[in-house]
Amino acid sequence: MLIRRPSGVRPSQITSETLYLNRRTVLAELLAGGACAAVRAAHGAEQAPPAATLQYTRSTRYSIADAPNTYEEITNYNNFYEFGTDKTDPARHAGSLRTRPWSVTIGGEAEKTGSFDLEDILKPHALEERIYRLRCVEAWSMVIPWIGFPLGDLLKRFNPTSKAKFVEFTSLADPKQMPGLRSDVLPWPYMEGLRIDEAMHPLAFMVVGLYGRELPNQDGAPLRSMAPWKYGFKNGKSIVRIRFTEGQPRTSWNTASPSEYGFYANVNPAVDHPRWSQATERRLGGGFFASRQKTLMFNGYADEVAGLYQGMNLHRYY
Ligand SMILES: Nc1nc2c(c(=O)[nH]1)N[C@H]1C(S)=C(S)[C@@H](COP(=O)(O)O)O[C@H]1N2
Ligand SMILES: [Mo]
Repeated sequence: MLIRRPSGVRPSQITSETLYLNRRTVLAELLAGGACAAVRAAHGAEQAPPAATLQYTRSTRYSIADAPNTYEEITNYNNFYEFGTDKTDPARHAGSLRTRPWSVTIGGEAEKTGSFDLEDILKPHALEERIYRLRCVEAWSMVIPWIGFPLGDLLKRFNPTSKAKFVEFTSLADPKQMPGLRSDVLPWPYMEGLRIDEAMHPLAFMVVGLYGRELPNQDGAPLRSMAPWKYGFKNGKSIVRIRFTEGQPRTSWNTASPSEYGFYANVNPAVDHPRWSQATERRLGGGFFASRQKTLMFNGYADEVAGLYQGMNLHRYY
């Protein structure tokens, strides 16, 4: 059951009955001494619609300790402009997306290229759960229990050549399934890109699920990337093409507004977006858990990823 929110209203201002009731239960269990993250995770999973469940192991090594947002929060406050620009549009309109059959085209500077069925893309990969913070450049954040596998493990299977310096990701752009394509708010298809060493970093994740089940359409089914030290927009949803390139790929946000959305887009509290301070963020999920907190350099992953940017001026390469 999806919760519809009037546009312009923040989730923190909503007292939806189910959220409220669930929070009361969570609070009761917390007071009874339950482990915060585990209790909330269990509750989010209970709210999930009957999407296929996935087999996976939990990764503590790559998970943060913050309490995850609820399933309802994660699936009703989305940026997926192919389905509209309101945060609730994807939940309302992404039902029309057909995620099977699905294929992904691999191209560019690699030995193995071509079109691959999703099943063949996924088959060799054991799934794990990683709790990552998603930090949007709009200064909100969520904590999400993603299910997926290391992006680098997938990319290596195609034997990228020594010319492969970047990886470009293209999202589906089908006007029959995606009403948002009628607007020219972004250049379509939605494109993103990473430098090859970023894409190969063990934290870079290919996501296929959420809360133990297949990814809901509004979160980028059937396949979306997740580099958690970067702003949310660096992570393309519903990916249909991956290309290894020698030059830096064009990306939709950078093309639409280069002064606002850099190619690198590393979470950086010291470099403000022209419209939003990046120093703090509002954790979505109102009531008891609501808080504004300091944004961490590289979204908290500085120990792991700072080395990728040694010698780079992060004000210039924002
Ligand atoms: N194809 C596509 N991918 C996209 C977007 C989009 O509009 N289209 N929005 C980006 C932005 S701005 C954010 S913050 C995240 C949001 O992911 P979520 O809805 O799963 O939280 O998706 C990113 N990936
Ligand atoms: Mo975003």
